[in-house]
Amino acid sequence: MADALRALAMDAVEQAKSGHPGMPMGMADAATVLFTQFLRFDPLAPDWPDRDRFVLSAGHGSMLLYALLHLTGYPDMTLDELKRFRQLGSRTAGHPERGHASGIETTTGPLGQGLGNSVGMAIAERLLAAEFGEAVVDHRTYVIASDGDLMEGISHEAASLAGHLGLNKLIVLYDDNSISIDGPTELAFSDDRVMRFQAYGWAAERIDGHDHQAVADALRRAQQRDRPSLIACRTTIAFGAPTKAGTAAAHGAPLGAVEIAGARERLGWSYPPFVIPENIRQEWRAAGARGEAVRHAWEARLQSLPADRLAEFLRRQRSELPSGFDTAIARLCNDFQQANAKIATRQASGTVLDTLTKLMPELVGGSADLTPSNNTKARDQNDVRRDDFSGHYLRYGVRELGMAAAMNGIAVHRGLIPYGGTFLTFSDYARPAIRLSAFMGAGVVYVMTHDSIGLGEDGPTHQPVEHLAALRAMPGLYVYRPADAVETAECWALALHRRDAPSLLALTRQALPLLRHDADSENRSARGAYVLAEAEGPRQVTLLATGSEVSIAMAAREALARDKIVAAVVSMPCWELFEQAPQEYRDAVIGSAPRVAVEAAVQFGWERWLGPHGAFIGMTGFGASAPGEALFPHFGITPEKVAEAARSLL
Ligand SMILES: Cc1ncc(C[n+]2csc(CCOP(=O)(O)OP(=O)(O)O)c2C)c(N)n1
Repeated sequence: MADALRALAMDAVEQAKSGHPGMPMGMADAATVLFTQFLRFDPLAPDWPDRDRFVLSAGHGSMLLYALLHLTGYPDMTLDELKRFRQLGSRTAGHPERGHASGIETTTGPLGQGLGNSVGMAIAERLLAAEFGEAVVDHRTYVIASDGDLMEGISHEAASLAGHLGLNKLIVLYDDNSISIDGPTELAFSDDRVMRFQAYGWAAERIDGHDHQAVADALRRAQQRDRPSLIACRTTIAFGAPTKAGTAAAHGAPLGAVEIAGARERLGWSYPPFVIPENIRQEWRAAGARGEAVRHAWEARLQSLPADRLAEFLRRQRSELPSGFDTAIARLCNDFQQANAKIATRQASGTVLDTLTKLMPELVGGSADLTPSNNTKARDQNDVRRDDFSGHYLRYGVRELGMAAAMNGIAVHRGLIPYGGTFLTFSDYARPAIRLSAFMGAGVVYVMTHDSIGLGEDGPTHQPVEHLAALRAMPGLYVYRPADAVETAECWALALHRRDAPSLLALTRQALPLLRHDADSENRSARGAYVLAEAEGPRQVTLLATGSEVSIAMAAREALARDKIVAAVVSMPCWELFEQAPQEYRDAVIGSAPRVAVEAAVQFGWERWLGPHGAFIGMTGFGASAPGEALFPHFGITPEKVAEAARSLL
């Protein structure tokens, strides 16, 4: 059965003239044991909520996953798809892409990310088990990871967090083949991986990854433990290939016809390319069919939940917000208006969370050790602890990337909505995982506070200037920069409604005036940008701004009015939504008068809204260490400068 995986991997890579045959051939034995004896899944119900999760963190070995899905009987992973490995429009992309085929739990390829996701999946399992009971939530998360996964920094963050939380249902099969692209791993990698994971609080052991009995015994031991497990499987890359086995040559290139013929002979595999003998196919199908009865038994248990618990479980699986959500947001906006809330948007965000977490038990908050700064912990949220997963607040520690990758895992697991905070400037530390949120369409909410020089004294290392531009450049990510407490509530509502893409809220440290006094409860942020203050008369200039600079634009508008210059102010909390708005709406908002934009960040990207003749007031380099109120004038981001720029355009 393992040789069937090897043959399919060799043949598909050969046919595509591209791909990675070595890892699938090396890990075929361990994967066979996992999928035929341990992994609980049902190819006919790939989204069964209580299935075990399998993550191929070493995504370059994608053919291993595709071959497994094909042989175990996932209907959409046909032999034809394997033959079209890496071709345009196939399900069998170079690296596994969630959504391309059922059974692909998460997108992998950037090494280490899958491992990071798996920690989130294992956290989600524990949280949901604590909430709904182990009769309906009781599954494991299995991972195949490679040397590259364990070399990456993210593996330290992820494994450290998993060990700390004692995620005993997380089991990693580590492909300990001592080979990477440059050659033997000893060129660059000499830490003791087993000792390393033991030091994180994992159980870790070494076995022969080609010995099926040894793999099965190790998996059985791992299932019994009170902590996560790493099983270092000593394997030979491209096992079976006559001259390339055990060498870097087998990592990422087709083996070639001669080598493949030699491998077929060594393995005793006498069938033509892509042909699987019926008896072996039957055995694989039987392995795939193991889960059906288990799933039916689970469905019966689910149905025996009390009606309200069952409805809640199903609502969460459908990613549906609770009834009353929009009313709660409207009430929050109204409360902010009544109180004339002159507060930082991070504080407004905290208030929003105090309300929403009561209504939405699916919200799982956290911060990378900046909880008091990010205002991410709602009043009624309790910490998640190793021995108690009834809380819904994660202390991610100073692990921005680990946090973001775990949140991706929580999001794709389903049943929970993760949000997590850090300073906006450290979005860079999380960026590789934010990119995967965007790529996969994972509905994670990033709460990134201290969003400009306005943060003040911590200085330029902490003051983001290029981050908004960099984040807006990322396809599929919605970047929100609310201007006051009302917009903050609106942006939270938009972020939570959007369950198929990530959102990032850029929030201030400093207090801002309330700008939105409109009486109706329309979510004006929903179209991305809107006229906050219309010109009193034909527009002579349009002032565009986001976040904390919207109030600067409003003051500039008043200064211009004193000179009889008629200006409108447009608040642009979300460029991505504005881009999606109808052309007529955008034209009406932006207008045809000259434009001045103000944002305490670099100009990069603003050209598209400014047109060729617009002016920009913002940052041109890094910030400085001083109180925030001193920095805005120091860098010329003031109502006077905005008004001056407007006058110069007329
Ligand atoms: C973040 C990241 N950096 C680099 C790569 C390119 N890359 C793909 S596999 C690999 C290392 C291969 O070594 P290993 O993980 O041991 O896999 P094996 O050779 O055993 O298949 C590298 C550097 C990547 N996929 N992701």
